[in-house]
Amino acid sequence: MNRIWWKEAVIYQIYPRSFMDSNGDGIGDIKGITSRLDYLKYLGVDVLWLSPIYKSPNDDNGYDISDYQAIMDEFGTMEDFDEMLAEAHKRGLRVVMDLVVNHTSDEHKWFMESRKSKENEYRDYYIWREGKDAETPPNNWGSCFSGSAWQYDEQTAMYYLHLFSRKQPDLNWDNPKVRKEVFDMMTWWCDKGIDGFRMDVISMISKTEEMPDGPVTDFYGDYSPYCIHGPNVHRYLQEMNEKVLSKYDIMTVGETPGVTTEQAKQYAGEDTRELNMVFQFEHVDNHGKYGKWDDQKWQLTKLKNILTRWQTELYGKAWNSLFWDNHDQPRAVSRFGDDRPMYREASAKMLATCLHMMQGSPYIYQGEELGMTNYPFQSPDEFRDIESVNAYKEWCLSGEVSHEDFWPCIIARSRDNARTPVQWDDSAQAGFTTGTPWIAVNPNYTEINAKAETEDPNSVFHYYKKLIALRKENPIMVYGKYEPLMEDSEELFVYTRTLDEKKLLTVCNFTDQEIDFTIPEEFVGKSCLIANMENDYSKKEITLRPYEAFVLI
Ligand code: TEU
Ligand code: CA
Repeated sequence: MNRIWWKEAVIYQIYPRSFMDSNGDGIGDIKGITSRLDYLKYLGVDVLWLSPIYKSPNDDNGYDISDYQAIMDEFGTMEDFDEMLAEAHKRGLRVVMDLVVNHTSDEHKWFMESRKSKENEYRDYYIWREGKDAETPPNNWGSCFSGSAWQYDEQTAMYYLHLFSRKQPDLNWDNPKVRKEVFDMMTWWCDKGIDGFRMDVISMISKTEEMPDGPVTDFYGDYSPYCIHGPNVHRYLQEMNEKVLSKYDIMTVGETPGVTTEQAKQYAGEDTRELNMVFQFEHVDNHGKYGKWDDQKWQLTKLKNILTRWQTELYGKAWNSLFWDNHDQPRAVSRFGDDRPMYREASAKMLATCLHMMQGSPYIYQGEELGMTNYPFQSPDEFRDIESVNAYKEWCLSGEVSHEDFWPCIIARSRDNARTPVQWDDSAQAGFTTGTPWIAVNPNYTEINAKAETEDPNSVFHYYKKLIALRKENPIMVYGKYEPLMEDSEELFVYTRTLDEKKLLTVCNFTDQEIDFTIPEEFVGKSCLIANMENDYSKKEITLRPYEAFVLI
């Protein structure tokens, strides 16, 4: 067992815009983060991952960067950042930056130059093509945020590629100058003392040269066969590793939409010299008739099947990252648990148990440790996210589907669910700001907030705190081998972990029903490591209450 810090770490994701506002302008900022470091230290996490804080016109809340070496005006200054980094380090907290280099903002100086003329020295920093004819883009690929993935640019009468918004032109990674710029910029941040990178859509940086039409899935062609895990992606990551990553003691996690376990073994293999781990999305991609917009829950056997496959196939070969939600996903408790008041706390704790006992580095998305829920959207005017705003237009305002049919689906999956402000206390605006927040606070903040939960030893917060502490004392949680039990059960998620002579059993009831359970022989009489309810686990036959979860060792 080769101990590695980022395998043992618990990572906490901060979405700065919604974390804590220090100056009353309604927008979270870096000083706000600094002011809450003690809270994060108290929770016990090891690493903070910050969603982008760089200069940006905020078409996609900072995922459209106009200067990689400057801080977004609304978030503060580089001095504020340096102070935050120093304060975090003082507390033993590491800081991981979001690295968004599949694309830049169209307001980045490289792109402003690039679009000027075909001869410009930055022209090949981006992906320019002639249209099929005057009105038709080079191919049928659709942008992730609706519409074509190509934008016509009058100045040179050519199209540029943008897999996301038209204000996020894709960089041309085949150009060695682009790679050098990116690697130099990464080195600059590493030299500043940051502790790692979360790499945005890093599986999409390499595109096939020919750029053929893609399969038509809904309104537009799908680019994924030609842009995901493209021909040179591993070569570029190995180059990045050699030139930058290998020189520092940092952690890296690749956001890799469309990744399979086979590919993950290459991206995050123990000896492939690319990344430490990847985010896979299979367990959050239960798409329905309107693509990602869907309000159905997973069938438990399917969910287990996916997670078990990742657990077993990566074992000893590559490292997993574990998450139920992030800034692009609905709230975990609303999606995988049960956010009705009588079940919210129990199901939030159950989900935490299920995730933190698996193998991999667990990620906690801000507010998840409080059991924050989805937002009760009443009208499309409440959306702030470009993806939800555009999707509502594309699907509903176009007349393709009725509001009635589409509404439950979009509010179940809107990224804005995760982006409402962190609920700090029960004062106005949940203590997030003294001004008007950029996005509405969830009205349930009077009950669900950090102040109430830190004071209540039985809260979701204290349960997370306990899970995080247990990880420090039980290497089996990090290094133990996973084995599923009761794979056909539609009610219970049950698995064991084994390390040397030690063995641990995790049992999670994913339903709002009472379920009878027989403790496997080898665990009868073992002690309870953690449980979200009181029960007599020394008995062989027990009845689990709704969303009950426990771990025996
Ligand atoms: O997300 C990329 C991604 O593949 C998706 O999860 C996507 O955002 C979306 O949810 C599609 O339905 C990353 C960032 O996490 C996201 O916030 C950015 O908007 C996107 O890249 C572009 O930078
Ligand atoms: Ca602010």
